[in-house]
Amino acid sequence: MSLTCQQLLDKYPQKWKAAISHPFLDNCSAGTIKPEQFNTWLVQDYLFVIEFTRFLAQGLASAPVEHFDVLLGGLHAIKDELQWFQTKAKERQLSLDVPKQAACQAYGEYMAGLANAPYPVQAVALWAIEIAYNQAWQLPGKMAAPYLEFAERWGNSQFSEYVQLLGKQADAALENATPQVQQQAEDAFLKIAELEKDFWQMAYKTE
Ligand code: MP5
Repeated sequence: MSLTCQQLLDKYPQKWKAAISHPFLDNCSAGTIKPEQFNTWLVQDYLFVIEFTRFLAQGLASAPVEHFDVLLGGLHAIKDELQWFQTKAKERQLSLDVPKQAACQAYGEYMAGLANAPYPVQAVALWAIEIAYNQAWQLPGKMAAPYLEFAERWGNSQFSEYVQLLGKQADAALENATPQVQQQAEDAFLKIAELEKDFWQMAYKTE
């Protein structure tokens, strides 16, 4: 039997928990996050999403045609998301023209490197990146304003359905994958768990 996305979540509960739970999210939920911490995350996540857009486009280029519909839906949504980040930054008078912090840089480089990976690895990585935010923003429970809007962006039911479809596509891709490629997909999942954990922590450091 081939590897599935659900098996990855079940096999590494601790590592996954560290990817999707962090004081940053709890402090947003309690309304006690420091504005500079939240703003650091916001600006760096915008820079992340730029690199993620490229990653998604590369994934589309590697995907079988029956996966296009879901991936094109994702690319369409990214257009709105990039504009939304720009609006949020403007509201908070934040410059988006800043250097990437180390955790953001590392994440971007990792995604760029996946362009050369077999499609099943890219499909699992895409699912892992999206389910990480889908779960992370829902876990602390209902968030206080102004963070509610952020929690709803990644926690809403439409986004959850998109994540489920990505999981199905990744599972389908894994079905035809060699054991070596399945191992690469598992490694990508673990690497993304690590990169997500570091990304939350980044908000607490000033570089
Ligand atoms: C996502 C994100 C979700 N925005 N930032 C990180 C660090 N991980 C995952 O991606 P998207 O494109 O916002 O749905």
